[in-house]
Amino acid sequence: MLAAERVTDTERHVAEITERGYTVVDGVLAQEEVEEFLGDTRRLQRELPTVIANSTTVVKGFRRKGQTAPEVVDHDWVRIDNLLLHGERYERLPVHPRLLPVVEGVLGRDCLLSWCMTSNQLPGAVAQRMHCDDEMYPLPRPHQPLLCNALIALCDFTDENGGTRVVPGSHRWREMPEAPYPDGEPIEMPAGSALVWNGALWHTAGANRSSQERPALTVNFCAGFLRQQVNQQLSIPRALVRRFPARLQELIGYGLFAKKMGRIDWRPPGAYLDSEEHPFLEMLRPSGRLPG
Ligand SMILES: O=C(O)CCC(=O)C(=O)O
Repeated sequence: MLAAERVTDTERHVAEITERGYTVVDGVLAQEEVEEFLGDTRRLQRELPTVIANSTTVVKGFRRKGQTAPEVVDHDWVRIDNLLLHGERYERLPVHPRLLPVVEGVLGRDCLLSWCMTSNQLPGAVAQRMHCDDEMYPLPRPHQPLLCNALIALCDFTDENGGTRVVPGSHRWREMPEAPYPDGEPIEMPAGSALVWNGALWHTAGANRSSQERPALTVNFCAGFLRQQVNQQLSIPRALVRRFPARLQELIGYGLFAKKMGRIDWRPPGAYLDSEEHPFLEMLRPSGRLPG
């Protein structure tokens, strides 16, 4: 085969996402990395307070000052919010050399990290509602890819333990998921592999009929012209962002889309990362336009 005809792994994964709406990237994490993430996410799940709780889901994160503890109701799905606040190991995920090129192939290089969490279906969990992740956008379907999401399995995913279920090809449908929902097909993959999908694909976390947890990491991206689900410019302290790799800084919103969207004074927000202070504060102070 001529070099020019050789299809790279990235191209194959992007083609599968275009065609079926999803792909599985094997071996994104080695077994010892899986163990490392498992250990740390278990610790976080134990130590972090609950910030949101509803009848199915508990979200763990930092409770803001004065925030009262929500009543923890029966739940079967636990998520840890904003993983980039919890150490360097999580900073490797959005720029992972086997995942980011696939996401860029779907959304373009100007894409953004939308949010990064865990997704742990507890034993006995019922299936989630069948959904697509881009259902909040008021646009006719089908449309160009707006979101591309990756879920990294931290255990072997099976039909029995609630492996994610997908409806192949549904990213090209005009309809939004509505009852009666199709069952979808379970994604069975070994720990350390990642399911990557177009955000228009109908999918759900399956019911966990096993006696073990079904832990995973989710790393979700949006096209660069969209608003990120988590505002990472405000929710991640600048002191932390300063030591992130430059590409991660761009991905969380410190770069520009099409060389101009997101600019401050015609420069990318990353150009103002060197100070904690608002770039125009000093100039505004003498004007008397600032209260206090
Ligand atoms: O945990 C899963 O299997 C799926 C997660 C999911 O659907 C989501 O985060 O939107």
